[in-house]
Amino acid sequence: MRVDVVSIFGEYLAPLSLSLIGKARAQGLLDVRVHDLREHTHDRHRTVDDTPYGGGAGLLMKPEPWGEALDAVLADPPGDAGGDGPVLLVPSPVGEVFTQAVAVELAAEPWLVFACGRYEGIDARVAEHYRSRGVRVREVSLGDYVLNGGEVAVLVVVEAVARLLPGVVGNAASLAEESHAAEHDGLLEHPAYTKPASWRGLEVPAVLSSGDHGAVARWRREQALRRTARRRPDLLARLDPARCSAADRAVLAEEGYVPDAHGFGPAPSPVAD
Ligand code: JET
Repeated sequence: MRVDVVSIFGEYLAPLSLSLIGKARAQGLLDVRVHDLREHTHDRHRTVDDTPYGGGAGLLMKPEPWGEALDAVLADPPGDAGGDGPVLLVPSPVGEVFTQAVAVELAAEPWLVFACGRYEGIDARVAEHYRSRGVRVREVSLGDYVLNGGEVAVLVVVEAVARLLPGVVGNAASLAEESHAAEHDGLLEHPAYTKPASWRGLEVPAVLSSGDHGAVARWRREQALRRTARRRPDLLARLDPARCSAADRAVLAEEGYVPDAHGFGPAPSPVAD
């Protein structure tokens, strides 16, 4: 997979040389190229920002350096780009939420281009222009908070995507088994324990040493359901009641959730108010 990143702070992308991502690059599974937006300015101050039309606080990124920088990146496709060209990803607080499902989609692409905004963001015509040229532009948000720029979001997206590429993570089973995989019904993963059996007065739950694989599976499912109900009730709304056993329903009822039109929602209050 080829990844191009355009940024005014390329040093921020240095972690892409470390750990599994760095190894994937060294093995030729991932080709990451970082480009300096300021190389595409032409004034003595290498200006990339300007004041917003309509007023307001802060500065925006000017469209011209972005147009030049992205044109230069697009003019140098990887050999295996296919016919569709890259996906242009723009980290943004107003983007679609970046989820594991998005990571899976992106992992199937041969070429990703990232545009890192700074200040109050990039002139909106940049995304509009590349869309009108047929580029698949996706503004992506990591969540409901604001970063100083897109660079840290690029680190997150590249890590989430690259670890799905064949050969990057050793054990394919460990990929399929983790939280948010479809195999887990969209539930959070159960808690996990390793040796020693007793640590600082805390014991590993006895069922995990029982050798009863059915009991272990039931305990893990119950823990996953309780944890999801307490921490991420929004995920329960997407749980298919048809895939829930009577035992599952009993656990969720204890946590205050009952089947509704979509998945599971809060049990109706017993008292009308
Ligand atoms: C972010 C990502 O803050 C986030 O992304 C970086 C950022 C900061 C400020 C402006 C900005 O503009 C992007 C843009 O897109 C067209 O203009 C991007 C928060 N959650 N996920």
